[in-house]
Amino acid sequence: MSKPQWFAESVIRPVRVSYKASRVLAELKTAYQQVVILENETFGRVLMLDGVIQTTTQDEFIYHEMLAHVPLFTHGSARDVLIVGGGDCGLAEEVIKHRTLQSVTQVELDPDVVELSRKYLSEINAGVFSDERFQLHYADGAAFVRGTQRSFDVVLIDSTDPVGAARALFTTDFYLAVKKRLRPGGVLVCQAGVPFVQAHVFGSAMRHLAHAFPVVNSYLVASPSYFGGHLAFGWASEDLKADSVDLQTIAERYESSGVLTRYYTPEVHKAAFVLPAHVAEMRKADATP
Ligand code: AG3
Repeated sequence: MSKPQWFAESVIRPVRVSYKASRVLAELKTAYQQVVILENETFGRVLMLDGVIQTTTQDEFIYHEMLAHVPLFTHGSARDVLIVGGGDCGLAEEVIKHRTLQSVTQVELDPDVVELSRKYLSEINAGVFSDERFQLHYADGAAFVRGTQRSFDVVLIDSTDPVGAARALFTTDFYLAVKKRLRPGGVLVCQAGVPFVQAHVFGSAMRHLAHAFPVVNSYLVASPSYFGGHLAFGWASEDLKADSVDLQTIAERYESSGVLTRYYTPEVHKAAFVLPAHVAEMRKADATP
């Protein structure tokens, strides 16, 4: 028997977490990054970009459901959604569950990530490629947002952490560009790092959002393959407050949508905005200009 291969993830320099690969499905240096897709007994198929786990077939539902359904059920009548990033297409798969949407547009930088994910992660994305509402563009997300004349009700930023190309997606300038493309009542949600281990990512994302939008909030998910505790999402809007819709209305929207979920419930939706004191403290510290 050959020796098992271990792949180390390093989100922060002082820590590495290793995953045993029972199979390595893909290992490729693309024009933009190093892609690895491996199989692990606990997490299923694991997608790593530049040594950081982006998604796993076993726990992707947690992150993707909460990134899709929290803004969509709060909005209540979204027609057009833009996804920035999201190359594994697991987020798009959640978004298209909303039958009332007319279009789901995704702009992803790296075609190889989509192709490999289509091939090896079909368990989490098979539905999107045959959905005629789904349109995929290969482009730089920030450039696309600046160049388009289209408007959206919900913009979801499903990016890697702010390293390399994704850095541009964590700036006031980019958020201002998104704001111009949002319809009234529209909302932007972005991944904002794991506050405990990435205080700076979380803090600066929230600060830049607050520079661009009057309404800013954040909510948390517990996703085992994102090392270090809760992962945060940033919420930003011109006029849609995260708590403006009560639990009963959210529950009615959820029931009538027919959307099936395994992490998301209307109660979890509401509870996710309750921040532990230390996370709330980080936001307060950051609110000072
Ligand atoms: N993008 C968010 C990955 C976060 C990784 N960072 C971390 N572990 N601190 C995921 C893309 C899924 N479609």
